[in-house]
Amino acid sequence: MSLFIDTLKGKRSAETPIWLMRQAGRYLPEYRALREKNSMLQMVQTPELACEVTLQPLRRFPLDAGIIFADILTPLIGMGVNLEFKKGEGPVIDNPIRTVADVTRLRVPKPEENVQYTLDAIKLVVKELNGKTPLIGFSGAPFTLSSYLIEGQSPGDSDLRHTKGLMVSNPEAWHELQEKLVTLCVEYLVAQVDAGCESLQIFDSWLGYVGPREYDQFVQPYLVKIIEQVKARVNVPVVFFATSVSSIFPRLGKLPADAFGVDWRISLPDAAKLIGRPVPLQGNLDPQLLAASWEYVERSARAILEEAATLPAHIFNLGHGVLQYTPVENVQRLIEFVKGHRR
Ligand code: 1CP
Repeated sequence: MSLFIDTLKGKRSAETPIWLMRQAGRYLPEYRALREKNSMLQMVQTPELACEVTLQPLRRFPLDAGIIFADILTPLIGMGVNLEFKKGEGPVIDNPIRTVADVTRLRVPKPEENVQYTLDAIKLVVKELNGKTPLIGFSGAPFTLSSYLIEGQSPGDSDLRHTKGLMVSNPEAWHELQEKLVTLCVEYLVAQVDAGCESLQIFDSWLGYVGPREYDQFVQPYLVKIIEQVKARVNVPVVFFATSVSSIFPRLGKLPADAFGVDWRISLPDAAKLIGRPVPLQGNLDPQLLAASWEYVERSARAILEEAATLPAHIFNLGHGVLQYTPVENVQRLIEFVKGHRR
């Protein structure tokens, strides 16, 4: 057992566990050095490289969990879409899903045929960690994965125009797509646990664009399915994370997740009230502050830890991923500060 897993199971302890979303990434010089010689996809698809990048932040900092280096979008490649990570542009899919026929054409490959490289990377990492630190597996949620499949680029660039268009004008295609993604995600998450991950996180990064009625009709049923099906097959805690979703927290609180990630737009006690049941919360320092000023980070981290004292359990994290221009020193000091705190 570990502090991180115990806390996710709701156990209170004097220490607060900490890990950071995107803790592996471009703010680390050793990541940039590998990235200079390899594309993002090469790094994810070469188990030795993915293992190395996963371990980089764990060698530097006393983090309480690792997260396997992959991307929410890599499992989509095997469905038959052309995914590329373009310099400066982020992910691009040049054959986006726009019609019923496009949805019907999508394959739902087994994880062993599709993402064996990630499963192999997990096995390498778990062997290296040797029980010292738990590893987190993850997947995107169907809504967010759909938004990339349908927009073909970062969904925010088009305000999810095509995604919402397909959802409401072609609900049958939408529901067929969600069913396919549920199967893909469940199999992928279970396979990551079978390979050695001790907890799972579901990322629904673009959910904040959806209103409550559309959430109820087009999103919620599939989130419930994924979490229920995963929990019926593997016994690990499942964390649900989305951003800009405070206004639908009362709805999200009803999901059968074990814990919730919280972004910086709401305080942890307010989030807990809206979520409405005593679950562990993970978060919620603004990553932009971490990049800005250590003095302010220290004040903010102390305030977050004080606010978290009212929660049943708390895992310290950022409200979203580490930004690439974040000073490594600020990350180091934040982790030391949280590790030195007693509640
Ligand atoms: O150029 C580079 O070096 C790649 C930058 C990068 C990295 C480091 C991308 C491209 N993906 C990743 C890894 C990654 N992505 C991880 C690894 C583990 C870790 O956290 O250390 C994880 C968990 C993700 C998840 C992910 N990818 C999400 C969900 C979380 C979030 O940030 O909201 C999303 C939305 C993506 C899509 C994606 N992949 C990469 C980028 C730049 C983006 C976002 C693009 C956009 O704005 O739409």
